[in-house]
Amino acid sequence: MSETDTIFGKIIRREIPADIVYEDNLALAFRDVNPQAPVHILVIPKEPIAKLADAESQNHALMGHLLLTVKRVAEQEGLANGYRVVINNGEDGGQTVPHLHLHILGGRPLAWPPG
Ligand code: D5M
Repeated sequence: MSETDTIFGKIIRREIPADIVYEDNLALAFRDVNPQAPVHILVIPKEPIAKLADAESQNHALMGHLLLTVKRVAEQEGLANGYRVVINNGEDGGQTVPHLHLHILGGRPLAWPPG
């Protein structure tokens, strides 16, 4: 499977539906289909970087943009009481979709540490 053939690539290209909450020229944010909290949103780059470990120095600005997109979407969702940002990287990190994504989890108190 090429990176652009992931389910997230299909969402970017509007080939499958998603509940999109934010979009700009570099990033897309949509609700997770299997929410683990009242608010569970994924922020992804439109560029198909497979995982955080594959990001290069040339992606410096994009990586900052993704974090600021998280902040923007969290504000949009009214998560003033706090939220968690998670990046699962690779097999041991629990990553299941090989297209970099930042989870925003909020709307309830979250336990620590994760499993
Ligand atoms: O997280 C991958 C996440 O992607 C997982 O929480 C489910 C979510 N997912 C999978 N398919 C879809 C679609 N089609 N729409 C929305 N959300 C989706 P990971 O960090 O790789 O374990």
